[in-house]
Amino acid sequence: MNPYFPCPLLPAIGLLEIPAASLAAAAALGLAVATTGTAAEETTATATPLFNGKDLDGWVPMHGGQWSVEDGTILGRQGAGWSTDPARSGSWLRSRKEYADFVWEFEYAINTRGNSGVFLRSAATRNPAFTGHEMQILDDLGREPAVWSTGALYDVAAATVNPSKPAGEWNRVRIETTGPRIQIRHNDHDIVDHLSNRRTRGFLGLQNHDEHAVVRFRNLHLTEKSPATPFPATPHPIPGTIEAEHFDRGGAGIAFHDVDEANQGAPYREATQVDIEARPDASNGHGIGWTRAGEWLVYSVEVAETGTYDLEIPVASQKTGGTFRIEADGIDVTGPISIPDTGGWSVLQTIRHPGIRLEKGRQSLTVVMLSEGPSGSIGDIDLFRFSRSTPPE
Ligand SMILES: [Ca+2]
Ligand SMILES: [Ca+2]
Ligand SMILES: [Ca+2]
Repeated sequence: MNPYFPCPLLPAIGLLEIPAASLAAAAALGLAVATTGTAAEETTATATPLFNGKDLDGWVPMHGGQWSVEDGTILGRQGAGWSTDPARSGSWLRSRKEYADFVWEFEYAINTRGNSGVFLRSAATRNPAFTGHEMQILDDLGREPAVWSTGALYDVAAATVNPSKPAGEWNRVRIETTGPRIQIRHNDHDIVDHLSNRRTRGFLGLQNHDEHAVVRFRNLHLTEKSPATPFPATPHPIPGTIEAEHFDRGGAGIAFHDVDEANQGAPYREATQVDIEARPDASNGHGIGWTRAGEWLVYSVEVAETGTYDLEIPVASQKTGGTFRIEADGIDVTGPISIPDTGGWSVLQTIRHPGIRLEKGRQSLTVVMLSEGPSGSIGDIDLFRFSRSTPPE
C-alpha cells in the first residue's frame, strides 16, 4: 500500500495488547503525533562525495556489466539483462548504503544512441526501476518528452521539457527527495516534481543498459537532509543488545515506517508513529507492538568484527504470529523469521536465529515486517540480542 497515506482504521487486535491505562495516554499522544508529525527530530546536512575519482569504493556492481574508473569518471559499458519485467534486474552499480531524503548531484555523458539511467531509493532485489524509481538517460536531444525520455521518472512522470544535450556532452542533474516528493533539475531546467507512492528509502544506482551504451558519471555528491541517527545517542554495539524500542531518530520514512499515524501504545518516545508498548516483563520496560506487514524500523549499529552472529529475540504472540526479516545496509541477512504462539500477548518467549553473517563497521540494520499470522499481527518484540556464534567459525 501507499506508505504516505496511513490507514486511519486501528486494527482491533491491537487493543488486546496493552492495559487500558496506557490507552488513555496513547490517545493523548496520538493527538500530538498527528499535529507535530516528524518535524521534532533534528536534521543535519553535509554534502558527501559518492565517488573518490580513483576507484569504486562505496559501490557494488550488480548483475554484470563492465564498470571502470577512467580520467576521474565512472565508466559503464557492456551492460546486459534489462527488461521491463519488474521482477528481474539487469546490470547496475549500486550504492553500498541506503538513503531516504537527500539532494543528489552528478554529471553524466551518454554516447550516440546510448541508453542509461540512475536509480533512487531502489531495493537490492527485483528491478530497481520499479522498486524505487529510475531517472531516464537517453541520447534523445530534440524529442518530445514522454515517460521514457531523458529526465523522466521512467514509466511514471515525463519531464516538462527535454533537457538533453548532444551525445558525448556533460549533463548536470540535481535530484531532491523529501518524503514522497521527488524533484529533478536537469541542465538548469526544473523538469520533474512528483509525489511518489514507492519506497522512501533505498539504494542509489547507475544503470549499465546494453552492449552498445557507454555512459560516464562524475562529480557525484550527496547531501542527506535527514539521516537516521542512533537512539539514544550512539550506534548499538554488536555483539550486544538492541532494545526494539530504540530504533533510530529521524522520523517516518527515514527511521521507520508504521501503517498508522498514532502510537497505539505507551508515551515512551515523543512524536513517534511506532507502536511502543509498556510491559513490565520486557527489558527496559518496553517493546514494540501492533506490528503489521510493510512496517520497518532502522537501528544504527557498530559491528565489532566480521563474522557469524546468533540472535535471540524475546517475543509475544496470542495465536501464531507472522514473519519478519533483518537487513544489513539493505541486504537480507536472516530470511524470514517466524514468531510462534507464545501462549498470549503477556507471555514473552525467546526465539533464536543462528548464523547471521555481518560485516565489521557502522551500518544500519532494518527490521522489515513481512506478513501477519493468524494473530493478525507479526508479534510483540522486546529486543534483539546478538552474540558471536559458538563455536566461532
Ligand atoms: Ca502506529
Ligand atoms: Ca505498527
Ligand atoms: Ca525492550
